[in-house]
Amino acid sequence: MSTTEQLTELAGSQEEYLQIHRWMCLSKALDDRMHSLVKQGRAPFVGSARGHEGIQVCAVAALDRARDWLVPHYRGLGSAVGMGLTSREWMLAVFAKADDPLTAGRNIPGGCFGYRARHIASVSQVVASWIPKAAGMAYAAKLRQEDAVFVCTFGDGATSEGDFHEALNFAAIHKLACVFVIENNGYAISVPLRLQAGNPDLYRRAAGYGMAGAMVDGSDVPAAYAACKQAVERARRGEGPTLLEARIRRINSHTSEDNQSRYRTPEDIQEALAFDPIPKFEHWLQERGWLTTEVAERIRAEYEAESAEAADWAEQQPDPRAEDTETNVYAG
Ligand SMILES: Cc1ncc(C[n+]2csc(CCOP(=O)(O)OP(=O)(O)O)c2C)c(N)n1
Repeated sequence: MSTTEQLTELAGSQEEYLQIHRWMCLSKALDDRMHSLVKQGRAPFVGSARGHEGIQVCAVAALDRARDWLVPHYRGLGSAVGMGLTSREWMLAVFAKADDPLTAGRNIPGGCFGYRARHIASVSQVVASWIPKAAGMAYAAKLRQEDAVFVCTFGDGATSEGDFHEALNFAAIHKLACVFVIENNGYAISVPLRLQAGNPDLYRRAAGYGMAGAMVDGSDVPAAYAACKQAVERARRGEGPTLLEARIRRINSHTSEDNQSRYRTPEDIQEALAFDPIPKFEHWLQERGWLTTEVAERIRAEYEAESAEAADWAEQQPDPRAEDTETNVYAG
């Protein structure tokens, strides 16, 4: 496993790390606001990305947003923010408003979304079904001789699906410009990894497909960024796909409909907090003199206010019209 200590050379500049930090903080602020909205009965649902922010942001920070694409899983708020999604755009989706750019008000928040303008391809709620789509998009780009890279993110549970196998095999055969990122939080809802995989080193499956494989501590942002950059550069050079396993911890329940205390021990839940990538990364930035406690606090407050404002604003926007119910759902 790569760790910050083993990094002899940093993968990015001070500016890049500070941008990554900002995106992580914005993702957390939106996530926290959604939990409040659900408790207040104003929003229906949240599938939290808490604990995932480091790897999610790093995976897309390594991209060129003008030509590359993200094919994320439903828990991909941090990745979407890194692709340029704004607080107001996200909240339009949370409240399923007419102008929601992600689903036009047609899906649960974060459940299933796409946003062509931000190069985010349509996610599906059907676990792993978006992985072959990423391979298909990369194949199309190859045929068109475009040099776009496609980052596809998914959970450990998704690796048990046939779609995972078919997509990786196809991507390896055609040396596609894909980076497959497993956000391994150790659970598929309540099913722990030991009941999901005979070999817990999921990245080792890469060898079976004939592609590069790597594992990284996803709570270690500098290590995660280095691993993501390496994989993106490999894909850009035409050297084929990478399977990157990021070991992380899920801080919250699977969704707001779930209660993780029914199947996780208090120690396990408590321990997950020690792997929260945000304080860990802030400590690293502070050690380098790139961030102070005051500035970190100011960024937190700024994004808390922005998320609250975006929610209040979005709630007031028009609902979709009943007569538009079938628009973009059925062919005319
Ligand atoms: C094909 C399919 N089977 C089952 C489900 C129900 N389901 C939704 S999320 C989920 C867990 C997926 O876990 P994982 O891939 O590890 O991602 P995580 O939610 O932990 O990020 C399951 C089983 C589904 N949506 N699709």
